[in-house]
Amino acid sequence: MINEDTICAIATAQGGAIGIVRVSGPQAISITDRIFTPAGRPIPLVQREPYTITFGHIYNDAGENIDDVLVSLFRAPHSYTGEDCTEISCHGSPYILQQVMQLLITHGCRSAHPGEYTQRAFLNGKMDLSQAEAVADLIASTSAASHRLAMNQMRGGFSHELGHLRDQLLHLTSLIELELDFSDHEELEFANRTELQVLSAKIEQLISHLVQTFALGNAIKNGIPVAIIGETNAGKSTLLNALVGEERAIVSDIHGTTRDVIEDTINIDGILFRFIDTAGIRETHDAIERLGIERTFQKIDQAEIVLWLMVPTDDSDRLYELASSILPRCAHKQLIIIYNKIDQADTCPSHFFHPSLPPHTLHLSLSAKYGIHLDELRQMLIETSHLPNVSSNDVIITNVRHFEALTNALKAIQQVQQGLTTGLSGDLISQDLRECLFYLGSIVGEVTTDEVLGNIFRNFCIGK
Ligand SMILES: Nc1nc2c(ncn2[C@@H]2O[C@H](COP(=O)(O)OP(=O)(O)OP(=O)(O)O)[C@@H](O)[C@H]2O)c(=O)[nH]1
Ligand SMILES: [Mg+2]
Repeated sequence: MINEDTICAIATAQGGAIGIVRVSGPQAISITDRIFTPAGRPIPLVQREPYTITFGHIYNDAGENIDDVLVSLFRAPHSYTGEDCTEISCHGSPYILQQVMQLLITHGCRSAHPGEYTQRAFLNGKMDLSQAEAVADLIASTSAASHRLAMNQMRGGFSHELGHLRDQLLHLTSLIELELDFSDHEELEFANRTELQVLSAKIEQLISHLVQTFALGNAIKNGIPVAIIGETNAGKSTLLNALVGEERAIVSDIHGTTRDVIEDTINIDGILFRFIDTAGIRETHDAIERLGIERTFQKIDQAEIVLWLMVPTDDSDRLYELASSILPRCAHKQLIIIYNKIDQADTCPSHFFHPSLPPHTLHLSLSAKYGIHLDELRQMLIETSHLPNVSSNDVIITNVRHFEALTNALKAIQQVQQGLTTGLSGDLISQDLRECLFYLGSIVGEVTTDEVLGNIFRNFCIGK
């Protein structure tokens, strides 16, 4: 893949002491030469050794010195993108960086699209698609676990696992297709069906295991979803704000203040939690509030931990009734019942009881507003989050695109298994196998479309 364009972008965030402008493409070095004058011997960059750093000055077209900079030099194919590249380290002033960008563009560069460097690295075969995606995850990682997963994926751990799967699938396909090629020779038997069944069951197990890791991967990458629910005015938004340490949600003593879902993530002791403040549940004729309450129930379904807030003024009959719609949804979740506003309670509230309470339900009294017993809540969250320690060798799916592809691959291999059991003809089984291979191939980018690539790289930052 040859890119005609030479691209440039500011690769660093605003506000730092140093700012880096990245240039990549066939003319990266010669265009940099046009705006850069080395401080020492007047040897242009094109004649210099790659993988060196040269100190010098950037002059604008009027001969004015814009900055004193360091230029790092990389030559194709041994660079991040696989193309000729330079990186100009300037002082971090937004003015300087813009001037350098402007000069590069005047001299023939084009401003890079988000993720275009990594996209070029993929198109030039420096990494496969799942590794390219891991680059974005690595930049966005907010905890030790998400960092470890992204690092492993970027280094090819997942690609290796997929390659292994693919080899087994190809083996199975070849056994079945060989049989097809020689189907006129009835006396020949290539592989008995039981053998094929064992092989496909093994593949199904591997894919199914990968699919199952997604719940964990998602929790690590996006935070363990914790829904904060309860009646209106229970103090749900106050609790969200207290946990995340800022005024994320509006708090007021008007019932029905929160109408939509408000989410924020926070790292507690190395574990990422995604707190979801929801609309308070009550009977209402307000159509919008009702939609909000519907969402509350959806969020309970999506959560792993549910914090149900109750306050001393709650009507116990109503709570009991509410429990019959909430508890069936919490059967496989960690439910923590929180008795809020203990600063207003004369006595310690007695534990709420209902026959359908999940057996591991926890209870805690606190005050969200005055920060009483919040540390106990944090401790409870950490203890109930049950995140296994992930090591850097674990292959865990964190990406929705991969999850979808693997789910489709799983369906295809299950069709294969069914076909083998019911004695379906070889050519139909082989079609399902090809489909399974297609989905696995789509993860690493063996088969891909511009649309898919566009969707992936659009979410990258500029300069990566
Ligand atoms: N005394 C006391 N008041 C509290 C406490 N927590 C919240 N409040 C008050 O209770 C009122 C309602 O708080 P919110 O956080 O808006 O309640 P909510 O559950 O989000 O309410 P909706 O969004 O309407 O469902 C506000 O006036 C808060 O200041 C607490 O621990 N003690
Ligand atoms: Mg609220």
